[in-house]
Amino acid sequence: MTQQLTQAQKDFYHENGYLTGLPAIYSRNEMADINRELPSLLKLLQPGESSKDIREWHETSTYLYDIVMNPRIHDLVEGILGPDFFAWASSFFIKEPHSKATVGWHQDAYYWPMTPQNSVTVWLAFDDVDQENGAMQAPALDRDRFGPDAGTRDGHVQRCCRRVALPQGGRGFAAR
Ligand SMILES: O=C(O)CCC(=O)C(=O)O
Repeated sequence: MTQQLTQAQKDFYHENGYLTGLPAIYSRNEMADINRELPSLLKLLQPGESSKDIREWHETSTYLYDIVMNPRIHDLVEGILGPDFFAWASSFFIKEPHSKATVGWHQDAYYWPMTPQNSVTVWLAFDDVDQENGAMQAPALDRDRFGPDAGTRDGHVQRCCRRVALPQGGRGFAAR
């Protein structure tokens, strides 16, 4: 058993819909190895596809399977979901330099085909993430409000906003 969530971390997650400040899953050296392998994965994309099309590849790629099934991640997830859970999805948010692309406010579970909406997204930083290179932002969410614009109210961002800066190899949990 590796590190588990404290009660205070669980409470924060349930109150705010996200959690940061968790210890790194991978060391810098391990992340360097992981990043060295990433181009081989990207080469499997077909013409016209982008990294957004890498979805659920952990089912066929041992490279991604080993990351998704890392017990250090699972021990933390267990603190939110309990011992009986299933890793069914994986994807990348690769933010290219100078890209104008944005990710709209959303709450993940709205998009997942499951009832009840009892899920957690684990966000693993392949690079150091900060304000300069497109860190995710987390508004304070209404706990039970799900939808494509869950972070907004009447078009305005709710109680705004914490930028989720993470060191390489670190990760946060995004909203249910
Ligand atoms: O990295 C981002 O800006 C958004 C990430 C996200 O939406 C997610 O992990 O579900």
